[in-house]
Amino acid sequence: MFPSVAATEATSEPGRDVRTGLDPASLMQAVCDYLYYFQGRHPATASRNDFYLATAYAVRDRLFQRGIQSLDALLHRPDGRTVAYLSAEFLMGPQLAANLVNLGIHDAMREALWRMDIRLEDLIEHEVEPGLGNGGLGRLAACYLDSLATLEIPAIGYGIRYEFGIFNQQIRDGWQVELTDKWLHLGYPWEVARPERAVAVRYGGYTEAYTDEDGRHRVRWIPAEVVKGVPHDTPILGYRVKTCNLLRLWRAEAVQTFDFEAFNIGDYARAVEDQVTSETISKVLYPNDASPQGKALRLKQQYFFVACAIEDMLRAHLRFGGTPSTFHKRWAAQLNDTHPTVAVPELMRLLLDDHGLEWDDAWEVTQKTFGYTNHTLLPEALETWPIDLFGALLPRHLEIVFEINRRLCDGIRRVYPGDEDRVRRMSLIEEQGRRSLRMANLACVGSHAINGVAALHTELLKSQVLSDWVAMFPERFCNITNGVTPRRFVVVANPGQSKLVSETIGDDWPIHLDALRRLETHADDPGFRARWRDTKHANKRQLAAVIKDRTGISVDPDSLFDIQVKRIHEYKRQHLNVLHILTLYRRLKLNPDLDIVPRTFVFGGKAAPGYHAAKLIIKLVGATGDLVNDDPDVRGRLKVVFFPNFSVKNGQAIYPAADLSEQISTAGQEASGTGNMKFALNGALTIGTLDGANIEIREEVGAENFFLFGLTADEVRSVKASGYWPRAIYEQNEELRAVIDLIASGALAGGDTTLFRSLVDGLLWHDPFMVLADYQSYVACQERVAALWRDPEAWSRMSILNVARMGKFSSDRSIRDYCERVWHVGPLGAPTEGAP
Ligand code: B1N
Repeated sequence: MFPSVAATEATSEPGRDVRTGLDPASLMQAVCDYLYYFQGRHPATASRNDFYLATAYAVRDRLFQRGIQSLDALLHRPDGRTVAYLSAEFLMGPQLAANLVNLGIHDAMREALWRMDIRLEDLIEHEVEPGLGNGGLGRLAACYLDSLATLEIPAIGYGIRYEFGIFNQQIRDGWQVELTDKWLHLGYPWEVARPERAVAVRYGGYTEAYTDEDGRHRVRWIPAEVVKGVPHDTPILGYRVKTCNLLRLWRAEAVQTFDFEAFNIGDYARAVEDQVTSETISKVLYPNDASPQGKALRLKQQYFFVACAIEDMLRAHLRFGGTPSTFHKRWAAQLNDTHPTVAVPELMRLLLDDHGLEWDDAWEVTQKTFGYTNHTLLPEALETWPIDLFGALLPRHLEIVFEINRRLCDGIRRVYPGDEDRVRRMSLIEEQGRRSLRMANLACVGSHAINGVAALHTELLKSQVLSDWVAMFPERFCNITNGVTPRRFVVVANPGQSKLVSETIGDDWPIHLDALRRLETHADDPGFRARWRDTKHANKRQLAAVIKDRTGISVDPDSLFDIQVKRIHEYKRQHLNVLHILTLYRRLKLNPDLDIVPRTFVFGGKAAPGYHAAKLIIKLVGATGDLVNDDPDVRGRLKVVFFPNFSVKNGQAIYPAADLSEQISTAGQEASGTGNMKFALNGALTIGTLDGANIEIREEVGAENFFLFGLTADEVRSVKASGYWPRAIYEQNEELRAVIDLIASGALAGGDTTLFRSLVDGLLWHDPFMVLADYQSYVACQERVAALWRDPEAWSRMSILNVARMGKFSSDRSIRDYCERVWHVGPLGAPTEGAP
């Protein structure tokens, strides 16, 4: 029954509180109020979007209430430290269900909507997620915000409010097609714009020296262009706590909407053009994962959000009684990869030029403020900016960088006299070719702490990419293994498993993930195992329905769901997975009566639009499906699906339905991976290499509960060093040869032998990611997977043990590590040991 407008007048009824009440009656009243008085809608004509917006606003009230209380608590802690997480990407995912769960009102809201004949599930399904990130790096930032709030640590995420996030992916004729992402189209109810907190960001121009009234030599920057940054705030509530933090994303606007001078002289077009140019800065997310595009606009984006963030932090610091030289006592800022590293010279510039600090004092504040997280060893991902480009856009910053570099090089020469080669390697400036600024080196020199994102990654970072830095500043380095939030990726995504687990071991596991250990004893209980299987099967049926809807392909929920979802990249080796599928296919063609384990292979992930090899891999997956899915000899025992437009939302439907998680990158290439953790927490077993966090997952769950294959990172290195001949492997392995020949024959391309030629030739003659070297080991390992699958009791036991032992991979643990080793902050911002 839908309450009439007249009935909403009864809001003063005691016990019913439309702004903060958490009971169904209050929530229903709140949703109605928004519908009537904010959106002006009659329920008879209200659309699903109207109800979604009204519901979101009702939830947002309750977030803001907690946000204001959190700020109040902070203001009463004059010695507290706030974490600023600086990131070019935040991949937040849908907000409604996660906020309801964190507030603890999922059921109450369902009931409230039900009374109005609205299904909460329909509204959750309706939500469009803001895709303001590419993959793991952006999603990690979002998981960390969730954990910071849950651990009641005051924090702000600073980033860019891209108008267009990561593109929407469609598959047409097997090829990826990119469509612009319009996440703002129907309105985004979770954020509030704060135009009164806008910041001016400057670019270009020149600098000049002058003498101030005290006779000191100073520098000022005369910019050529000014752009306005307008903050948009999204509240970030922790799980079942009062703490509500902030994600503050900046949108670029023209300083004046119209340049009236130009307007008056009649140059209307130019005035509008300037506005368009300014707004371009926050227009679009660069869709490159792990390989930057050296575009001037990207540097403009980086400086844009960093300048806004630092100004915002400094303003707050000064407003609450701080002085410029105590900035680091109130703020701990984390550089999420090198993308925000221009923050180092920016803070220096503000302290030196605007606040008159001496160099040494400004440098101490800066270094104590920043920590740097490295996320990749891929050489092509290490950012550099041509000096001429950097200097044209940020002339004052370039001067400061040169001075930082002069002092750095002097320091190196003092410690290592005569070692000019070392100076050249550690210099902030690459002198070979086009002179350029090395952002990783700048991040290292400007930070008091430097970390990798998994144990192996940190070791490789220390022994290879940053070995000179370790030699000179060993105390700065530490490892902090990534984690994921169990709230979103288990409680929200997998209610079936969550319910079963809570009934079995209690319901504190979402905040004390180590408590999952209590499941271990139940792994030997056949009754529990049966319920575990039922839960997984229900999730698989749900995913099967979604797959049917999105792709038209029917898949069997009784088959083994073998899933690889992540960005498409050669180092992640989706094509190795395809070689295995084609191996099984060929065996069936040779012997249609062969007894094999029926499998459904699901792939998902986006390819960077300019990355041709990755796009060809998507085509190859589709072509494999076309070959295999309806072949009468296969008899439905193999199905291959490319799930289009992998996103956080789609991930939440996919992870809970997986039996097998594919984590098959070439050892030494994947810094950490976080999808591996999401799968394992949802009861999938992992087939993987000794790469990234796989190593630690295997350590935790036990080697006997993990399907390991492939060369180690050391072996990869030595094989490469001694000369790697993929062609020889092809010639020696008959089954591999047949599969490669099948691809080369055109059988997957309607007879066209050219379509996959680059892929085949790449494997045969170069194979930089050692696909052929690991093929045999992978196929053999998949046979062990199949053997275990035939024993459902053993499989279930292993699945339960995997979940039971995954506690380490909560992002709460990662955040505690950052607090202890990098930020030196405790709950409510209290300084901890080592605080500056
Ligand atoms: O960061 C994730 C890791 O789990 C992954 O292993 C790693 O590949 C990923 C430039 C990146 N590294 N580098 C990027 C993203 C966008 C861009 O423009 C680089 N992403 C990763 C979280 O630690």
